[in-house]
This record gives sequence, structure tokens and C-alpha cells, in this order.
Amino acid sequence: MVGITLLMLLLACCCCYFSVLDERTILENLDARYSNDQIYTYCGSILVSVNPYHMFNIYGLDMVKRYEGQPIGALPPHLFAISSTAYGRMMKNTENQVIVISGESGAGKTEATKLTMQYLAAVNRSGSSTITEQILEANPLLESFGNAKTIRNDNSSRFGKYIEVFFKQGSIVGARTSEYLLEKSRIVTQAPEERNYHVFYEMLAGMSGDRRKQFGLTSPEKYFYLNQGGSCTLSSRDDSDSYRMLCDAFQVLNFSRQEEETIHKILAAVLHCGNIFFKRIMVDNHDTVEMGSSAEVKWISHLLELSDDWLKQALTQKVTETKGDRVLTPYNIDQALDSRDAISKALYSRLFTWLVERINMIVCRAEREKSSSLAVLDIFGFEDFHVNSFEQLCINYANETLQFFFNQHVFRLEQKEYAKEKIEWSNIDFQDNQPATDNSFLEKCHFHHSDNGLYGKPRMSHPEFHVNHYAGKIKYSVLHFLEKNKDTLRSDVVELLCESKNKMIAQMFKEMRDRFINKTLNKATGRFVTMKPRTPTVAANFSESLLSLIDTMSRCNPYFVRCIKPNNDKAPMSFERSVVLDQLRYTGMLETIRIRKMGFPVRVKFHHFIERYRCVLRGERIHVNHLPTDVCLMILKTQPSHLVHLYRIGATKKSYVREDNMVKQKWTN
Ligand code: AD9
Ligand code: MG
Repeated sequence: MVGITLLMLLLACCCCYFSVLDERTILENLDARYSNDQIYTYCGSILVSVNPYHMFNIYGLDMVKRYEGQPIGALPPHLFAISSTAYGRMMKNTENQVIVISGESGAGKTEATKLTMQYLAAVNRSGSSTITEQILEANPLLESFGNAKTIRNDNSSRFGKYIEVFFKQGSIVGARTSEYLLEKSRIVTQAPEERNYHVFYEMLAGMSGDRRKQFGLTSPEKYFYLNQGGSCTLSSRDDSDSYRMLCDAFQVLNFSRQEEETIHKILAAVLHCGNIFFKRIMVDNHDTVEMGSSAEVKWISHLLELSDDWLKQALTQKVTETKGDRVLTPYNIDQALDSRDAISKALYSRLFTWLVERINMIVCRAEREKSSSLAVLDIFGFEDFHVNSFEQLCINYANETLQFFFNQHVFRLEQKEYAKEKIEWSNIDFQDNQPATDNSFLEKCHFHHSDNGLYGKPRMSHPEFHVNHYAGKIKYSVLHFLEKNKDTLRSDVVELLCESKNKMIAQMFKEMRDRFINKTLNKATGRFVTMKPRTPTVAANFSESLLSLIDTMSRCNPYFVRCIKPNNDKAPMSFERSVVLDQLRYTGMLETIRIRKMGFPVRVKFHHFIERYRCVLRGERIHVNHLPTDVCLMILKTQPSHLVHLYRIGATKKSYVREDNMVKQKWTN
């Protein structure tokens, strides 16, 4: 089939688009717009959002109405324009849409996600208000449990989330949240000036004194798991207010009183766990430990409804079974502390997964079959701390994967399109870390965890390695990498938690056991003893879920929102060019602009072009035998000759005959 697509360069640009495309101009443009309180700018169809660190009054119902039904470009750049276009396209084509929000930590991804959800809730006038309210309320709940203060962001997401909102005939019928890799180390350690997950502080600030007593709790400063970062309070967040919002969310999402109670019990048990200490003792020339704290152990057993002895044993001895015999090996102090922390991490992270599943059970209704979806991806931003560990490697790997998705979409597809249209075009190179990511980087990670000496044993003096990410070179410390990647909870501990008299706790760990571990029943003792993780490592698991995410997203029509952090001090309306420029470079923005500058970003269907511009022919006769390309050329030839290099006529697979006939008919009529 002969093609009928015309490719041309954008000739007229309004101020919110980049017209002169170079680094300096883009920076100046963003800076000028920002200082004019215009935080949004388009780069093609990509929305650049520069964090104002100040709430503008631009997200009200009036704005929702203004942007509703308006395509990108019809009104000044705004997040709602992206939401509105995605929504409109989903409605029109019943095609799934995804808004990919990216940017470094503190750039504004989570705020953009919340605003997008609010927009969708607001345009959902005919849908159920209960389900919409539940979907919105899931957000403060997950923020309490999955966000924390870091040095970069007072409300940093420590997990990635992919929220799919399902629609039928334009109305919301449900939603599903998928969570990615909650940062577990934070539950037991925090760097200076950082905090544990908000929920702990909120609970202690918001509960009445009597209720705190019920769980054996006092103030946050008293807990090792809460006080390591220094200050337990946050100037930008009122913990008791947030606790009230959390309790409201429990109500709206139909959590039973018993469920709420158990959630509090688990949180309190984790805090007590952190205060357990040990005394080092020597037994037969072996370094072993003795429990130094009995009060905490009693509280934990009481709260988790377990026998008094189980915890003591789990913390001080390792249980192994050989040929049907149970062998108890005493722990030294490091092993005892690791074991304590492993239990806390398992309790909290299992609770987190349970919460997400519980929310999905409520808001992800059966009707989502045959519905279309609009999804938002809010994943943890690229991180480079003073010390980067396994968590940063996973976070940055996720960003690397997303960058690949972006590259693939924007660059590869663009280049392919030119080739397909047979448009003359010099191939543009772009930084593509795909080989490094898939082959060397992740393989090395796997090698590291399959005892490969090459990767797993850096020199003692330099226990670190580097990765050249798309966003720059990052140094990782390999301390604790192995155990963080293995992240296995001792099988006997899982079994003990399954025996809790609290049904919810027992069920949570039974599901965990069944999902992640193979159990073998020892007939002699009647206990499950041999448990092998089904998935080899955390990294492998994470990588698999990321690939599946990319696969899901590739089946949607994507929109990209690039969030930019304008300064490193969380200061309102302060634009530091060097800080912004770095991000423009590594988010691929400059590359996007380069490719657009060299290419032909505006594509107009042949007959649309003719319909729109035939007036310039001023009565010149169009013969019925003229092909659409001929008419196009006739129109273009009316323009000054120096514009000739600004357009090309392409070829396309589009149904030529039908469209052409239609056009011909119009001409002859
Ligand atoms: V992280 O990777 O989860 O650490 P995010 O999610 O990119 O990070 P977040 O959305 O949490 O950053 O934004 C950080 C802070 O910037 C927020 O707490 C707000 O105080 C501020 N912010 C972000 N976007 C906006 C906005 N559109 N308007 C006003 C904003 N303030
Ligand atoms: Mg976030």
C-alpha cells in the first residue's frame, strides 16, 4: 500500500514548548517559566514538572473542568492535561494507558501521582463514590507504611508502586496496586537525620496514653528502631494528624477492629524487638549470648500470641535437623542481633504486603474484567547517597530499567518510524545501558550471590564496586549485600509465627511459607524442617517483577512525566541551574530534544493536511487523478523555497484506498 503520511517540522511554537532546542535555551526556558510560577513545560508530548516545594492553587475542581476533554497543547502545560489526554484516549479506543512518572528522589513523583488520582476521581462523576473514596484513601495508608524521611525527601517512598485504575464506560470500577521492593533495612537501621517508616511515629504520637500502655509503648525516643537517625519528629509533617488520617483510611477501607488491632500489635512487637539486648557469655570457650531483656520478650510473646519460650530460642540458638535429630547451636552476639533484626523485618514487610493485598481485595472488584485501565507508575527515584548499599542498587536498577523503557519508546520507536516511512535520516546514537544492565550488571549481581569469587570478594580495603548508570557512576558498598539479597527467614521462625494464636498473624505467615518456601514435613518430629526459597535471591525476584512490569506497560499507551528537583535544599521556588541541568541530562531530556530537533516530530495524515491547507492553493485546480502526495507537494510548493528542508513526505502502511477514495470524493464534490 502506498503511504499517505506527511512528516514535517514544527514551525510555530508557543512559549510553553521548547522552540530553540539546546541545553542553554531549555534551561533558560525552564528557569524563566519557573520564576513565573509556571512549573510545567512540554517537551514534545513529555511533561516536565519542576518541583515548586510550594502548593499552588492549580489543582482545584475548576482546573479539572478546564482541562477535561482538552488534548495536550490546547491549554497551558499541566499535569491534568496529561491525565485528561490519557483518559480521553482510553475512552475513545478502550486502549490501556500508563503515565510513567520518573525523576530523582524528592522531584515530585508521588505528589504527581496523587494529583493524577485526584483528577481521575474528579472526572468520575457517574461512577461509585465509595470505590473512588476507597482508592484515594489507600494512598495515605500506604504512605504511612511505605514512606519515610530521608535526607533527600521528608516523605520519601521506600517502595515502588504501580496503580491501575479500571474504568467501564468512563466510570471507575476498581483499582489495583502492585508494590515493588519495600526497603527492609530501614525497619532496623536508619542513617543520621533519617527516620523509620512514618507509621511508627504516627502511632506513638496519635494514640492515647491508655492505648499506648495496652501495647507496652512509650515515646519514640525510647526505641532503638526509631531513634538512630537523631530527631524523631518532622517539621513538615504532623504525626498525630497523619495518624488520624490513617485511622480514617482504615475505616473507609472497611478494616475490621480486629484487623486494626492486630496491625497495631505487630507494629508494637517490632518496636519491642528492637529493644532486646544480649549479654555476651563464654560457654566451653565459645562465644555465646544470654538474653539481657525479659520485659521485651514477654511483650512480644503477648502481642503476637505465641508461647513465651519461642522467641528466646529463636534469638539465641540456631535449630538444624540432621537425620531426624534437632541440633541446637548457640549464637554469638552478632548472630543473635541479626536474628532479632531478621524477625522484625519479616514481621513488618509481611504486614506491608498483607496491607496491599487487603486494599486490593476491597478496591479491585471483579468487574475490572472487560474494563480498560489507566495506570500510574510511581517508583522510587534514582539515589546516590554517601554510602550506597543493596537497596540503592535495586532502586537504581529499577530506574535503569525504566530509562530503557523510555529510550525504547521515545528513541527506538521514533527511529524505526523514520525508517518505516522511508524518511532520510541519519541514525542518532543514544546512551543505552541495556547491555550493561542485563548482561554484566545483573549477572554480576547473580554471580555475587552464587559464591562467585570474582564479584563477591572485593578487596578488604575497598569493599565496594561501581556501576556506570545512565544517571552517572555510583559507588556501592558490598557490606551486607549477601544477606540482604538472600533475605531468608529461618524456617523454624516462620513455623513458629504460623503457630500464633492470632489467626491473622498465623495466616499471614502461612501464606508467606506457602508462597516462598518449599516445605518438607519431617515425619519423625511432625515439623516442617527443610525450607528452600523458591526464588533464588531478592535481586532475581525484583528483576523478574520489573520485567513483568515493563511487559505490562508495553501493552499500554505511555505518557511520560519527568519530575525535576530544582535544588538540593527542599527550598521553595529556588532554581539552581546546575542541579537541573544534571537531571535534564540523565533523564534523557536533552537526548529527546536532540532527536526531535533532528527529526520531524509533527506527523499529519495526508488528507488532514490537504483539508487544512488546500486554501493556500487559491483555486488552483486539483485533478481527480492527482495522488494525495501530488496535492501535498502542490500545497508545499506555495511556500518559500528556504522552508523546503523542513518537511518530508513519508510512506505508511495505512489503508490507502479507503482514505484516498474518501478524499477524492471530497475533492470532486
Ligand atoms: V522519592 O523518590 O519517593 O524520595 P518523590 O516521590 O519524587 O521522591 P515527592 O512527590 O514526595 O517526591 O515530593 C517531595 C516534596 O516536594 C513533597 O513532599 C512536596 O513538599 C513537594 N512537592 C512535590 N511536588 C509538588 C507540587 N506539584 N506542588 C507542591 C510539591 N509541592
Ligand atoms: Mg515518592
